[in-house]
Amino acid sequence: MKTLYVTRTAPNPRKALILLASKGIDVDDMDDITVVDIDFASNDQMSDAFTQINPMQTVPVLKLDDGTILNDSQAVCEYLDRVYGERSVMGNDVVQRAQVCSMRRIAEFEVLYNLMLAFQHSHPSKAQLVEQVPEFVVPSIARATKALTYFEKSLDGKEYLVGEQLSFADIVLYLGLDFGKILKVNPDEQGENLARFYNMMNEQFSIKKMTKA
Ligand SMILES: N[C@@H](CCC(=O)N[C@@H](CS)C(=O)NCC(=O)O)C(=O)O
Repeated sequence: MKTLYVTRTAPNPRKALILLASKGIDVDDMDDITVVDIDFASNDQMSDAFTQINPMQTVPVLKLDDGTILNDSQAVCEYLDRVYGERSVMGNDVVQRAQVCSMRRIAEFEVLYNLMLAFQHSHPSKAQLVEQVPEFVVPSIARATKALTYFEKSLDGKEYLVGEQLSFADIVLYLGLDFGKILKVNPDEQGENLARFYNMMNEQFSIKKMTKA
């Protein structure tokens, strides 16, 4: 049995949950994966037991049957993409895979990462995690919103960032837009293509939609 450690409200573990959902797979209904919920409110990620599994104290983590630990969202998602479902969300051919990779990295490092930094430097719950520098918050948000103008143009006349189907780049961009709401970056106000894209993704993959009944 494999074990997937997640926090269902946090962007990096949500990548894995949405990737599976986009392939029609309910993570709570898999024969060979047990899900363990890590509760940030109780600081489960800092417990001795979890630190033994992932010394980085972050989620997601996938523990394979032979004990191999994958402790990064990209690694977990690459694994899940290859092992489960019919169609890869990493791209259908060599060129598409490269395009998904570049879009995904821009969404990750320019949008999601900057917003996560802004959150970590401003939210009281993260004071233990980082030495908070409040001056960091506004420029980080500005950097993220500047990158969103690139995605607004990229989505002109298109439903998805790469090709005709949902890819991992879309998942990461959606998570960046969704996370931005915590920092008062309204996904409906970053351009009409992004608003349409966000609402289409949110309809399927919002935290509420994916919460167990
Ligand atoms: N590089 C890692 C980063 C993972 C990460 O930062 N996860 C956040 C949740 S989105 C986390 O676990 N944070 C722990 C904390 O805030 O204490 C990955 O992509 O898996």
